Parts: sequence; structure tokens; C-alpha cells
Amino acid sequence: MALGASQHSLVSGLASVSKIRTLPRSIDCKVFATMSKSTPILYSFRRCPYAMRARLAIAYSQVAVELREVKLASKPQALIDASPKATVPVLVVGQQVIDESLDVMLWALKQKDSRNWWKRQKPAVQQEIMALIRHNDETFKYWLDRYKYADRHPEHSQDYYRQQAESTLAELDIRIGLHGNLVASQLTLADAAILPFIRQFASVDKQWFAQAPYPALRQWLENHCESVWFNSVMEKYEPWQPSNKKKIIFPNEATKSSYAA
Ligand SMILES: N[C@@H](CCC(=O)N[C@@H](CS)C(=O)NCC(=O)O)C(=O)O
Repeated sequence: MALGASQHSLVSGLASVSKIRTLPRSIDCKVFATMSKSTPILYSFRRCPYAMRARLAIAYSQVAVELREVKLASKPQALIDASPKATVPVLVVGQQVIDESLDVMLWALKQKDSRNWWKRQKPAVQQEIMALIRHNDETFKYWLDRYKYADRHPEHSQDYYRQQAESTLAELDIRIGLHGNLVASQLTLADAAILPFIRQFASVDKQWFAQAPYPALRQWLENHCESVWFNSVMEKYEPWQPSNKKKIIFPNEATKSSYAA
């Protein structure tokens, strides 16, 4: 499958220019001046794995954003105006609009990457990370959707869809058994980008996953899902409304102090 514009940019380690759009020209320059100094805005949906990976990177980078929880069934106009394709996550930073989750992650790591998830990794390791993420997004996600919603894809059984995804589980299990995490003993961008999708896969049939022959993957998932880091991105918020007086600043102070500890 051909790489999308975003994925090409990711391999070279740069955020995708095509995905980072500018806000409509009609907005007054004075407004720009105020906006550029203001807190970035993240449109997010708690259970979306793409939004989750964006929040994981932002929580790790400790860059404060205003979190706006979105109800996908009734998206706020401000989200649609910023990004007409209206998927989440969307990050609005001054006049930039970043509307691909991996670009949001790379933006966060560009601000701060204190434990070297990405920035100072060798080019070969960066390529390995991006290849894993690309496989997740293009192949694993395809089978995951069919496994999760097998009733919508009656051409094959749910077991069939699960079996198609299993080669990915097996590869990740071997990697974790070898390194501790997906590409190294420490966490990298790959772990944060892929974790939400494995979590979703595991929750389709917990009993099956609990006895599946992927013990290292299971342990990796369990450890990270129990961490303060992961739980800090899973707090529940009411959907955002333009009339809201109080902004939700993410990550919150408790998360920040847990990183400092
Ligand atoms: N390639 C996008 C995919 C994002 C995406 O598909 N998000 C889903 C939610 S998990 C969405 O917003 N779907 C739009 C909708 O359901 O209306 C990214 O990586 O940010």
C-alpha cells in the first residue's frame, strides 16, 4: 500500500506540512496575535485510540493544552471549522491545525522529549519505529476493526479476522520479549502509538486474550495500562461546549507531579 503524505513525513521525522493547515484567512490578524500566545487546543474523544495516542504523547511531553472532549455524534462547529475532515484528534496551535494523530504526537515530542522517545533516536531506529506504526495503522487496524465489528463484515467469521491480526500480535510479543518494550528497553513513540490499538484488540474478547500465546505482549499491555501515565489520559470529561466558562487544562497538575517524582 502506498504511503500517505503524513506517513512519508513521519519516516523522515518531520511533521507533515500537508496536514498542518492554517486557519482561514478571514480571521483578523489581531485575533492571530492573541491566539498564537494562547494555550493550544486539543479536540479529543476519550475512547478513540488515535486521540489516546495523541494524549499519551502530550502527557509525556508535559505541554499544557486545553482539552475539548468531543461527542462524535455532534461535533462542535469550531472543530469542523478548524479541520473540515473532522476526525479526532485535532490540535490547534496558534494558526496551525494538526489533524493527524501521529503529527500531534511528533509536535508534542518536538516541544519536549526528555526520555528520548524519538528526537535523539538513531535514524535506523526511527525508521523501525515508523515501520511498526505504519503496519499498525494500515494493516493491524484493518483487521482489528473487522474483529471488533465482525457482525458488520459477514464475509468471514470473527475467528478468521482475529487470526489475520494474530501475526502482528506474535511479532510484537517477540519484540517485547527481546527488548522489554517494542524497540528498546525504554518506551518509545512506537509503544505509545500502538498501545491503544492493542488495548482495544484485547478488550474485544478478554477471555481469549488472557489465554492467548502472547505472554510478553499481555504483560506489556497490563503494565502500561496500570501506569499513572496511561491513566492520566483516560479521565472522563463532559463534552465541550463553546459556552463553557472553565477550560480543562491537560495534563493536569497531578500528572505533572507524578512525572516529576
Ligand atoms: N488518521 C486519523 C484517524 C482519526 C480517526 O479516524 N478518528 C476517529 C475516531 S477514533 C474519528 O474521528 N472518526 C470520525 C467520526 O467518527 O465521525 C488520525 O490518525 O488522526
